[in-house]
Amino acid sequence: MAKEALSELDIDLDMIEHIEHDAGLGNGGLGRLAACFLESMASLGIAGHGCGIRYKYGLFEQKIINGFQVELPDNWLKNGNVWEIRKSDKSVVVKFGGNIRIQTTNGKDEFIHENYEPILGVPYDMPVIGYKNEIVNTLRLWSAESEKSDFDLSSFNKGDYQKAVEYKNSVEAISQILYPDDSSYEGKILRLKQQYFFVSSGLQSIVRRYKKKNGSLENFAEKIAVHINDTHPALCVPELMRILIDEEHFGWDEAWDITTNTLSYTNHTILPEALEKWPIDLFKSLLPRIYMIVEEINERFTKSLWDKYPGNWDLISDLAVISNGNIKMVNLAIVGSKYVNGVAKIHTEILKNKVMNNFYNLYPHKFNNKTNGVTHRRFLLKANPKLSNTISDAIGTKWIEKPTELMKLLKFKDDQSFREKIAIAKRYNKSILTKYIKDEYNLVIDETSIFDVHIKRIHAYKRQLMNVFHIMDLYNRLKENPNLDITPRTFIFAGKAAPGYVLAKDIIKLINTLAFKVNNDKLIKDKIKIIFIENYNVTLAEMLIPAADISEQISTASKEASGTGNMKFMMNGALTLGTLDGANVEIKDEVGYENMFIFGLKADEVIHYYDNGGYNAWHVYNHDYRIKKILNQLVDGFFEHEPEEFRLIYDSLLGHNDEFFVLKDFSSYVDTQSLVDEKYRDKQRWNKMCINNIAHSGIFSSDRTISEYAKQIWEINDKWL
Ligand code: 8GP
Repeated sequence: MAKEALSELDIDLDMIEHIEHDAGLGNGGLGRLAACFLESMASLGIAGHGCGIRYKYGLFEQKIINGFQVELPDNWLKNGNVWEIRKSDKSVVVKFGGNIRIQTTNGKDEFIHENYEPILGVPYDMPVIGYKNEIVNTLRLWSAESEKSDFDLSSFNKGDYQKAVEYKNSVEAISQILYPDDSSYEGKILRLKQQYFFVSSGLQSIVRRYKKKNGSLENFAEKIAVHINDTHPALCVPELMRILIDEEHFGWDEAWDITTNTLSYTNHTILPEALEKWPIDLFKSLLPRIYMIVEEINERFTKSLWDKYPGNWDLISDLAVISNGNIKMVNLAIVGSKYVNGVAKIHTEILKNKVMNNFYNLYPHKFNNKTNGVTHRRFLLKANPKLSNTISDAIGTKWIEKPTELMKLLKFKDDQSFREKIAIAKRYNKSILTKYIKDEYNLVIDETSIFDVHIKRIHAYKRQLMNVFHIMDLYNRLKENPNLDITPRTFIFAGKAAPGYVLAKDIIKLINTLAFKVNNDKLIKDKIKIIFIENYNVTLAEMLIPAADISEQISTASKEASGTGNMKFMMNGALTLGTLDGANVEIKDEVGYENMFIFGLKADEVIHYYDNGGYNAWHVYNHDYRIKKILNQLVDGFFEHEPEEFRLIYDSLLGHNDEFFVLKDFSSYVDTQSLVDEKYRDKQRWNKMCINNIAHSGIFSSDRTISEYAKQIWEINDKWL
């Protein structure tokens, strides 16, 4: 309808869509998962709302200049945001700093927060629209503002004008910028301020609305579920306690009962460098009342541990919320939550049996798994209209609301004409990408080649390096024998590196340097091409994923909690080339080994090496001539200029014993890549594999994930129905 109305005005809706900026309010999988969850909640008719920060600058824009990543600010609000509504009347005050005065009246302690710095949290609401069901939920993003208006600032004391402006800037800094690292902990005070700011704003608004609707907080925990999405909002635990005790005058036990029946926590990574902890001194001076509550939680908790495990100091200190001068946010989240979950089967098992084993022994009933999912309505229906129409022509449109209906496609897996239609859709999507690459990068790629796609954040554990080494090996072989019979391939990379992550930035530079060399080498007869597409974001993903033949999911087993790109590719008929890590395991359970390409060390083998040693990267270097050649090429002037440019990469593998087993898995990766090459030659069989993948992808819709959260964690049946 909108399309028709606009066309009468000579306006093309698609063009408007292209002008609109992505809201880059997250770093990678964790943030995108939340967006998929919001879409599914609205489409399933669940009253679920998102809460976050309205960053003025989202994730940086990436430019590639001379092969290097350069970061530019993402000023996404520059031309306004038509989807948001500012709700100043719903603002809240968040208190930082100051001191707590305890006043005892009638034997009851009251905690008075004095001399604090008040920050105004102003909500901006964005609609989250369900699919054809007339349901609109809300994503509420909080913006930090000074309590004083611009007018007050400039007039209350002329002499202090500059100070006043500085003050205003320091307040607004809270919602100024998204920290751009997706996998390590940022110990900056501004980050803690951001966390408390949005947690406090969100909870205050939830409690206020509940009271307005119900008159009191009666049945709060039965009607409300608050989800702690990774540890960043773990302050929900003490903040809800603060609101209940200080503002609503509940006693500790009652408040604790409500809190621990309202909150649940999802863990999204086992990388130790991502587990947040805050030094007591810093925490205490920024959040004095919250610190008192955390201390009390810790005291009560460790006392109960002492009763259970008398004398076991190591265990108690591991489980304690506060130890060695730090507040451990994971521990706080687990202690204060009703349920704790991981995001794929293998990840949850690792949490239970290793990372959180002591907590699992203490609270086995809290732990459960919720395998991630993605919204098929964005990543299939919208992103890939050609394939969606082919699917709907075959099985009708029910799959849009009930994605497991995609199974009906299995009926057609041996149907020649359907296989051809699937192949036509893929070719069409590949031609769109081919044109984009020609237009944007002036690179001609072979539309009929295998599109081998590796797109995600750049990180050592995701092993973009292993992909690069395979290409280098292929190139070395082609140089030796230009007539080598290989299926032409286009290697496509995209992804951002955290600005401070030097190794990841070097990997980007290596990809681009290799691309320049290979793409311009006439001798290899255009059999391989490499392209790094800059500024990976959701809009680009929507073009790249439908065009992929191979989905690279090659993380070191045990490290990728789930992955969600793997699911998006599968839905679009790309075949997974991956390790048995994260949700790849469940993809394998769905489609079987015969419909994907699995290789490499298993998670238990990796963990065994970490625990017991026994891996020696030099050994691989000395025994695999391909590896020796590739690694030497990194530092011997093979890339002509700057022979030392890739020394850090070389050292990470040989000097630091290859933490992510790139060299160890290389050989099995190369063998599996050869298998891909061979299998692609039999188009009929390949298309059948694609159909198998699409048909089995329904279970990876976030509709399934959200239904599980709703029933088993938020207990929505009891609460809402
Ligand atoms: C990511 C995981 O790395 C990814 O495997 C998973 O699919 C995704 O979350 C959604 O569950 N985790 C993070 O991005 C993450 O944990 N980030 C915080 C450490 C900052």
